[in-house]
Order: sequence, then structure tokens, then C-alpha cells
Amino acid sequence: MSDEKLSANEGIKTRSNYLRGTIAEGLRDLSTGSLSEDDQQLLKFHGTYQQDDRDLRANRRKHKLEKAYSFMIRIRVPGGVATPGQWLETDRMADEFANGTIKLTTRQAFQLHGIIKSNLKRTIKEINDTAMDTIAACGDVNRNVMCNPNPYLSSVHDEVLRAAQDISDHLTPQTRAYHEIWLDGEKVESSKEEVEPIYGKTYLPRKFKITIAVPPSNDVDIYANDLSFIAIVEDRKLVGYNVAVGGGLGMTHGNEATFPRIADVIGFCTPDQVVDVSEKVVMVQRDHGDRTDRKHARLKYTIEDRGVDWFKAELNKYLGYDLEPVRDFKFENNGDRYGWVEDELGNFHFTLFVEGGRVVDTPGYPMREGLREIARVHEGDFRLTANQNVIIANVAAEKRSEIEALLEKYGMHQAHQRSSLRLSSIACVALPTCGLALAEAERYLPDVVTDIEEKLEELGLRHDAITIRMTGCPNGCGRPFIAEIGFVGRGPNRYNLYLGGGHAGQRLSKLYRQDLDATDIRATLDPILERYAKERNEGEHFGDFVIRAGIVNETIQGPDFHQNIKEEALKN
Ligand code: SRM
Ligand code: SF4
Repeated sequence: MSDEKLSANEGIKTRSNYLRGTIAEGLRDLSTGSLSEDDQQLLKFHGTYQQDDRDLRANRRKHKLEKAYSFMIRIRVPGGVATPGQWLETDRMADEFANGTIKLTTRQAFQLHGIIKSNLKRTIKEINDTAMDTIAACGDVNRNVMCNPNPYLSSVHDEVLRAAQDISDHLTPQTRAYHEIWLDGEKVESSKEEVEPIYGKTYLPRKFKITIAVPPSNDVDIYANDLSFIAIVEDRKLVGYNVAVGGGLGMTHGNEATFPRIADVIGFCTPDQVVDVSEKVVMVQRDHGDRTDRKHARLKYTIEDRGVDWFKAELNKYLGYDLEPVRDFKFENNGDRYGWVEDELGNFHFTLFVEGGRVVDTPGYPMREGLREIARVHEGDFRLTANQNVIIANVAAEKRSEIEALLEKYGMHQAHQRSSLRLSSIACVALPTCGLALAEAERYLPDVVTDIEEKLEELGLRHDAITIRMTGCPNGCGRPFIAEIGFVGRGPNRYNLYLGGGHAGQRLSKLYRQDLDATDIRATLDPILERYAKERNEGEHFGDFVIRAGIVNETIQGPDFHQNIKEEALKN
């Protein structure tokens, strides 16, 4: 493959001297709030994105001002576990450096938005002081490793969480650039060649995502990840993991060569092989992923183009042994269990619904303050969920009443009394910070849900958990293409509606209507919900019903996503 054909980012990585670029110099230049284009790409590997406040764009343009630049920082939280101290520090930094909110992401991480350039280094340094980091939270490397967040509901969870942390550590880039730039670490002598033993000089062709799930809960949505491990438990003992590869959701409207894809379950490995399998899957993708076209660079396309059998054979070669045959498993859902649960050790865990993952104080609902108060007295930990919620975890029996009193004081004890639809909702960030958003999501989905709730009440469906997800563009950050109802932005106040995703996140959805605006949404969904209330079979999930009823065709696998769309869907 000739160099000319490689995508621009490959050149940036090659020239970057292991991710240094000119970030350090750029940070010192305070004549602008931004960094150079190349450094913006490299910054992602360090866990931060340059953004601008899109609400202010027009006005700033009118007044011939530079865009209102600021930075989003993504904090890695492997397996989603944070200590009360880390929560308090994140909360403090949200006020001191960011926009006064904490965003809980769909990959069990924290995000802080709105940090100006002059505060960027200090914020990243202070994050590291709390024993958290941001390296590899973004960029063409392995990202935050996810894991079912509530470890004590099954005796194996502890082991599984450790595996997630081991994988995360093993795949963290080795470059000293991060320490040099943000932590004032000693500079590596220029005569010394650095090595990135797993990634090499140009890292991966594209982002890479890993998760671990313990059935029957698929709350981490394994089918949307490049690599997943499904814990297999026999006689209450972890015997190993099924290995799933090639999931991913991002696509581009109007470009059928891009599509969401469900991961294939290809084999089984033992617990002591899990880190090795992760490393070798990463290496196969490093060596065979497409570095010429970033829209075709994820592992899902490597596998789709060459076939699952090719991938398995190649992986076995890299491993030097064969994965064993897949073992039986069953997922039941991909949602969170709200409120209190008691584990087998007698500890208590409270899952708090956080709409859109935004921890913020609003008039009448000071949730951020409440969580801060809880963090001050809590002796267990916090667990971020992949559904953008938080678990106040490991509350000893004798501490429960104290935590309960605080939940009540701040109105959080009733957060899960909302409709099951709302409790099953996810919205990506979208406007005003996301530079790729075509439409609103986090600021709009709550209203859409309120609207639909009226109908659900009338139909007696208030307690039916139907997954509903909205994203501001088809990159899929809120995983809309595996939801039972998915809205995906096409332009301001215009959404494509997808139906028929699996209730456990195991099936892709299908386009049902294009370019719906706020008023069309109810008119489109109401008749379908009416039919669901009347015609569903006992226990039938909404996503299964719309396929059985012939409302949408089933999507079998990625390339089929744009096929067999019913004619009416394309009429708008
Ligand atoms: Fe994402 C890019 C936010 C989970 C697929 N994602 C972005 C950026 C960084 C926009 C950008 O590149 O400029 C968004 C920042 C918005 C902001 O202002 O904060 C963004 N993604 C998010 C988060 C915060 C959404 C949320 O509301 O929780 C999630 C952070 C996860 C984390 O902690 O690491 C987030 N993104 C996802 C997921 C879901 C998942 O991983 O389970 C996906 C779909 C799965 C997948 O990867 O296929 C996802 N994000 C993308 C893509 C499309 C990738 C692709 O292969 O096509 C982009 C765009 C890109 O990479 O070019 C993107
Ligand atoms: Fe931004 Fe699109 Fe991701 Fe939403 S789905 S956060 S709009 S990139």
C-alpha cells in the first residue's frame, strides 16, 4: 500500500513522535483558544477534544470573533468504578474548570465540558492526582474498557472487573508523551527510540472498544463493541469467556458502504487467556484494518470484508492456539435495575436514574449537590453504568439509612418512579458541544419521551420497558441502532426513526420513517403503540413485535441494514 493512499490521520500519527506533535507548544500560545488541526487529532489520544459552543457560533461570527473554543475531557474509569474521593474531585473540577456539570457517558466514563485552553493542562494534571487518567480515553487505541457495573450481584463479578482493569492496563499506550505534556514528566532523551510494543508507531487504524458482560445482563451492550467477552459461569464459578468481535454502530447518512454491525461470537477462552486474546485481536486489526479510509477502518469492516472464518483463523495464528467452541449463554435485557438491591454478601446498591447522563442541579432537583453530599459520607464506591446512570454501590447495611435519608432529602429516592420508557432512554450529548451533531439529542429526548408517555398511560404501557434512544447524528454514540425505538438526527429538528432493535441489544433496527419533525413523531408512533398494546403476545418485547407484525423487516446483519426498507419509509 503506497503512502499517498493512507488517510491524513496516518501521516499525523507517523509524524507525531509518539503522540507529541506540537501540543506542548500549542498550549503555551494563548493568542488563540484553539490548537492546530494536527494537534487536535493527537489530543484525542490524550483524552480531550477541542470543541466550540455551537449555540454561540452565529453571534460570534456576526461580531467577527473567534469561535467560543473550549475542550471536553473524557476521564477513563475502567469498569466504571470510582471512589467517593474521585467523585468529589470530579465534581469540584466541574465547577472550577468546566461548565458545572458532570456527564456520565455510554461507556462508563466521566466527561467534563467547557474547559478553556489555559485550564486544560491543570485539569488533566488534577485528574491524574485523583488516580484517574485520560490517556487513551479517545483516539485510535483501545478506549475505556467496560464491564457490568454491579459486581456483587454475582460471585464472579469481582473477577470480571479485575479482568477489565487488566485489559485496560495492558492496552494503555506506553508513550511518555502524556506524562511529558500534562504531568511535567521527565522528557525522553531524543536519542532514545521509544517503543509501543502493541500498537507500533501509527497505533490502530481507528478507535477500538472492549467490554465484558455477565449474562443475563447485557447492560454494557456487547454487540456494539469491537471486542467483547461474555462471562460463562458454571456452578457459580467463572470458567471463561465467549469472545465476540466486530461490533460497531457508526455510519453516515446516504453512504451505504457504512453500516452498524452486530458482533459475531467466535469462540471461547479461559480467564487466564483474556488479556492475551485482547492483545492479539488488537494486533490483527492493527495489521489488517483499512488505513486508507477512516469511514471503513473499524474492525467491523475488516471482518465483514474478509469473513468471520478468515478472522478466526488469523486470530488463532496470532495466538498460537485455537479458541475453543462457543459455550451457551443468554442475555435478557440491556437496561439497568433501578433502586435498591441487596447482594449475596449483604451489601446494598442503589441505581440512580440520571437523565441523559447529565449530573446537574436544576431548580427543584439539586442532584449534583445530593450526590456530592452522599460522596462525603459514602464508604463504598460509585459505579457508572453504560446506560449513563450511577450506582451508589457497596453500602453496608448499617450505612443504608444514612444514604437513604440523603437520597430523600434531594428527591433522588424517587428518580426511578418515572415511566419505564424514560428509564430505558439514552441520549447522546449532541448540541451544543458536539461538533458532529446534526440535531439535538440530550436536550430534546426528554420532551419526546414526555410526549409519548401520555399515550403509554392511555394504553396501560407505563411499566413496559421499551428501549428508546436518540442521537444527534448517525455516529451512534447513544447506540440507537440496537434500540427498540431509535431516533437519529438528519438536520435541525429532523430525525430518522428506526424500529425493531433487540430488547437485549442483540439485533439491529431498521429505518421506519425519514425526516420526522417534532409533530410527526407522535403521529407516527401512536398507531404502532396502539397495535402493540392490543396485539402483542404474552411477554413479547416491542422490538420483536414490530417485526412479527410486519411493521419493519428484520435486519439480519450489518450489510442488510440499508436493505429491505419498506417503501413508505423513504417517502418523506
Ligand atoms: Fe461517540 C464521536 C460522544 C459513545 C460512536 N462521540 C464522538 C465525539 C467525540 C464527537 C467528535 O468526534 O467530535 C462526541 C463528543 C460529544 C461531546 O460533546 O461530548 C462523542 N460518544 C460520545 C459519548 C460521550 C456519548 C454520550 O452521550 O454518552 C460517549 C462517550 C463514550 C466514552 O466514554 O468513551 C460516546 N460513540 C459512543 C458509542 C457507544 C459505545 O461505544 O458503546 C459509539 C457507537 C459504537 C461504535 O463505536 O461504533 C460512538 N462517536 C462514535 C463515532 C462513530 C465511530 C464510527 O466507527 O463510525 C464518532 C465519530 C468518529 O469517530 O469519527 C464519535
Ligand atoms: Fe455527537 Fe453524533 Fe455522537 Fe451524538 S451521535 S455525540 S451528535 S457524534
